[in-house]
Amino acid sequence: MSLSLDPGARLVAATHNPGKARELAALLQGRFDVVSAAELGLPEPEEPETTFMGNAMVKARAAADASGLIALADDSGLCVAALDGAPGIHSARWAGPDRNFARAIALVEERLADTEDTDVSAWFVCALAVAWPGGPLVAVEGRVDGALTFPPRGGRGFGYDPIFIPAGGVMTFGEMDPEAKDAMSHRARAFAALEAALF
Ligand code: ITT
Repeated sequence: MSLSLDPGARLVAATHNPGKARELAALLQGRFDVVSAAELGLPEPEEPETTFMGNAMVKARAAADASGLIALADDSGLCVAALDGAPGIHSARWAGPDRNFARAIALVEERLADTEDTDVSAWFVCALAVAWPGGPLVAVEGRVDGALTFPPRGGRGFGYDPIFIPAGGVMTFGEMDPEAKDAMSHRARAFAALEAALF
């Protein structure tokens, strides 16, 4: 089984998160014929693993085998140093079933206050996995370091973007142009690693 991923190939973006789907589409830059898991009506798989990479592999495998298409999955999250890496792989879960990120952000602020630690270092991780139907799988990871800021700033991006300032910057991911975030994000770095692994 070859790992070929020819330009123009039909690819399923194995995510039900519209923010991620938008960023993945921008990174793929029209090089593939991308269809989303939601468009195909694929179910959202459980995420039983304890690592970003493990969960990305589970999602890619499930989508490829259910659709018969090459699948690209993303498992990502925000890790806070003073919280021992939480919310981490549970980043989506902290927002509750209604995906309320104002609440998830408030929870991060509250938990940080409880620690009485002044360290606001944090990092985003993105694991990307590509799976071929019934075949092989490639997985990589990217990370961007930075610091948290409260109150949240900016209405762009998604999830925890309004409280994250990448190292060396002044704006939060929520305030930056999408192109600027895409040039340095954990997702962009994982994407570069994927390109290096595949092409
Ligand atoms: P899928 O599993 O369907 O892809 P999900 O949102 O459940 O969607 P994850 O389990 O990987 O995906 O959760 C990742 C969460 O981490 C996501 O919901 C965001 O809140 C957060 N996150 C990941 N990347 C982010 C980014 O670039 N900016 C802000 N928040 C991000």
